[in-house]
Amino acid sequence: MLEGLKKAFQTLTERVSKTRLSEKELRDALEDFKIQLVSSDVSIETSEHIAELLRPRLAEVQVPRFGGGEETIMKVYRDVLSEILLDASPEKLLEEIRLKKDTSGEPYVILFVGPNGGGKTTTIAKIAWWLKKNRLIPVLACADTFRAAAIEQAKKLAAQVGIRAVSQRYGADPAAVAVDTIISAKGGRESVVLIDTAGRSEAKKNLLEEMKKIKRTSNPDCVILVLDSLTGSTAREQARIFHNDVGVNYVILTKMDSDSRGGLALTVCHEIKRPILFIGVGQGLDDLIPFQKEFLLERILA
Ligand SMILES: Nc1nc2c(ncn2[C@@H]2O[C@H](COP(=O)(O)OP(=O)(O)OP(=O)(O)O)[C@@H](O)[C@H]2O)c(=O)[nH]1
Ligand SMILES: [Mg+2]
Repeated sequence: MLEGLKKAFQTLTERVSKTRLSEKELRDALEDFKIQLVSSDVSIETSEHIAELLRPRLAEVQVPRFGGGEETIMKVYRDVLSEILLDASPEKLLEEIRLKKDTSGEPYVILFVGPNGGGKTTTIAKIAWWLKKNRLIPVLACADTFRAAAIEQAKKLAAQVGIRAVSQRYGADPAAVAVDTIISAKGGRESVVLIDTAGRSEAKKNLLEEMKKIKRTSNPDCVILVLDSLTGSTAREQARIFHNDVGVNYVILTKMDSDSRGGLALTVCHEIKRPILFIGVGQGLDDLIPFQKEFLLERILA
């Protein structure tokens, strides 16, 4: 995982730490660096942005005559990547949920959106499990009434976690399922409504319209975009569309345990300016970890 990004920074270090480069040589080194970033799923815009942030700072690094400026260079990388990456505190989310329930008696509503197969339903089960471990009781709204077997999948996961799932028949209005679930949770013990939705692809404009309707009617406290970290440039396009059309508060990147090149984390933070809340690292309920900048920094700059 993240080998490509690591290699890109290593190669750049080898070039800039040996001797003092001329302006042209530094530009050339950064051109090659950008190509390596793009091949690790960082978008062209984000790669250019990173290179532009690095250029003046690397030009200022005084490389010792016989090499050995690596530490200063690492600090430059660390500063630049820290400026781009955005993390979020899951603890703060727990506090918001508790506060809403305590002050209004109303459940906190989280709408999950994302492209097909990105890992929404699995991630919702993991989030439900995490909430339960934090003594909050969620309820699942099976608002994917579109994909075959989606309702059974969601109900099975809810049973595994030990929470209630609200569903209607296939083809039912997903917005109605969401609203029904919210109403059924009001005044009860359940403090969080997790809304599962059908996967949207950018090509299916009507499904995006439907998503906007679910958002309008369920009026969520937060929208979480779930993206498959293995899908690189497609995920980037989808992130932009979901962010522009629906509006997103947090991102969760899934499948970081598989052979993820990791560049999507940088791209998403830079291009939609929304923090990554968690990353998915497997198919089990516990395979969800809070995203912290250090997680990537350690692996890329180790
Ligand atoms: N290895 C791994 N697999 C994951 C992770 N998250 C989800 N998956 C798998 O990805 C596949 C798709 O997950 P779903 O949760 O059904 O995805 P979805 O976004 O709900 O899919 P649709 O409802 O069809 O749009 C399943 O086989 C999951 O087990 C993860 O973090 N790591
Ligand atoms: Mg699903």
